[in-house]
Amino acid sequence: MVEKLDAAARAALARDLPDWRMVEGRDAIARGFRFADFNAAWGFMSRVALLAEKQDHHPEWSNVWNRVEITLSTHDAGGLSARDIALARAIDALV
Ligand code: H2B
Repeated sequence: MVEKLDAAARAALARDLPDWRMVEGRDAIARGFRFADFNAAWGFMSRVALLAEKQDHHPEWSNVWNRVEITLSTHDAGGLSARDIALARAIDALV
């Protein structure tokens, strides 16, 4: 069982992942990305997919042409866990 984030880790979220926001009504974080065109957006998604498989932790996401919206939450924990933070950091490092 994966543990949910503790209070200290939650307090550090805004500082550690300033480009991510809390999702209203659920224990999840989200970030929107915009690229030059669909090709660039899809390339980014391919890189995130490889990261997700490596970390065995997968995003909820959508794509509309040059935009990608990613939501992270740990289904096995019923909310945010350290796995979401690790994946968000790795995604941030790609852009
Ligand atoms: N991704 C996300 N976002 N949450 C999970 O709880 C999760 C996952 N669990 N990817 C993993 C896969 C689990 O189901 C497998 C069996 O390790």
